[in-house]
Amino acid sequence: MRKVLTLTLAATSALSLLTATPATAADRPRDLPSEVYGGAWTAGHVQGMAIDQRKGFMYFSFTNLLVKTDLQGKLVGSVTGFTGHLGDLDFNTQDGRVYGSLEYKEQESFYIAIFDVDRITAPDMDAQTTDVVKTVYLKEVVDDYVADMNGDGTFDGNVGNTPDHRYGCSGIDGVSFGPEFGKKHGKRKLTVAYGIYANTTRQDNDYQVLLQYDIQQWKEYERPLTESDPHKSGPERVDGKYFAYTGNTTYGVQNLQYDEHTGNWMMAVYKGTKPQFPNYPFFMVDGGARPRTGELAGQPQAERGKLLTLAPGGLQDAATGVRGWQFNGEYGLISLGGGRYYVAKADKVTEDGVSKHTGTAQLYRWTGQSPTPFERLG
Ligand SMILES: [Ca+2]
Ligand SMILES: [Ca+2]
Repeated sequence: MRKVLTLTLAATSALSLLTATPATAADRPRDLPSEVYGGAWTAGHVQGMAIDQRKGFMYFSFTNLLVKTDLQGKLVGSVTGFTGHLGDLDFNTQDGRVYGSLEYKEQESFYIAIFDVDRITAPDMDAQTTDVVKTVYLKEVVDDYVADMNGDGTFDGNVGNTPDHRYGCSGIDGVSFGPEFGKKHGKRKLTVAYGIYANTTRQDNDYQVLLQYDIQQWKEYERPLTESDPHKSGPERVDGKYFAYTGNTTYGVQNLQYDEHTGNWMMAVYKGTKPQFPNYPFFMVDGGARPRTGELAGQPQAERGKLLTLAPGGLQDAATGVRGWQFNGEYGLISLGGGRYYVAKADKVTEDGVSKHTGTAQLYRWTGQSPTPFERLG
């Protein structure tokens, strides 16, 4: 009798578990939660996110702070002490490290920061003394950033209201691993997107500029971060330099993400300000379309470059041919696989009279709808 009762109870609870499961839970990849809270910080706003799905950790960049949490949002550790700008992040599944863009505009130095994330085990680890951060110098970016475009012998520095800075380059922000452009099954490379100053008075700043690097040999370039004495150790040249015509956007690609599900490169931006462009906040590059060499529009001297194709399916502006979507992913965007994504929500809270920035990863799924191709889950 007792045995029968136990069996009945077990069967009943199993059944109730099945029927009580909300419809959206079945849509979630593995056991990823619908939200991961990255905490409240007095640092800058959230700039990018990365995930190690195998080990179950999340990484959030808060401009001058890197935060590591578990998937329940519990703090595991953090890296502090950056005086530069830490932007977008990506996780390299091949070496288990997190890569991020790091800018020192005053020192005219731009780096990829590489975090040995397994060693981030405590709060407030110092970026310069704990050896968890290595950096690789990006000469190509520096050359474009410091370009004296009007040839007056003066480089105008970190200002947007100038003809200087080739292509309007303000540095770098979006980073993502993915295949070589035009080859969906091509070699996996690191793609780095330029920041581009907002400037409505010049015509040579209407492209997103994307650099691709094969990082196989990067170990030899990696150096510790010494802000007082910025090094120049990095690759002499890029493996590919590409241009996507979107119209000028404010600070270029904020978040870049290759998405295997659609085969597209996603680019989330702060909207542009030129009235002749549609100024969408979200663009995608068709990852399978072969780059085509052609004239770069609006350059002071005729110049050819490798042109990328914006993916169809969303909105299209008849006057410029620019294609895009209505979606806000500029604070963080991760493709989780299978058409699932974490998108960062940036917010502010006041704790004990102190204003702090928060960052939360929220789960979305791909719908392919226009004008907004994602919907929130959970
Ligand atoms: Ca100048
Ligand atoms: Ca990214």
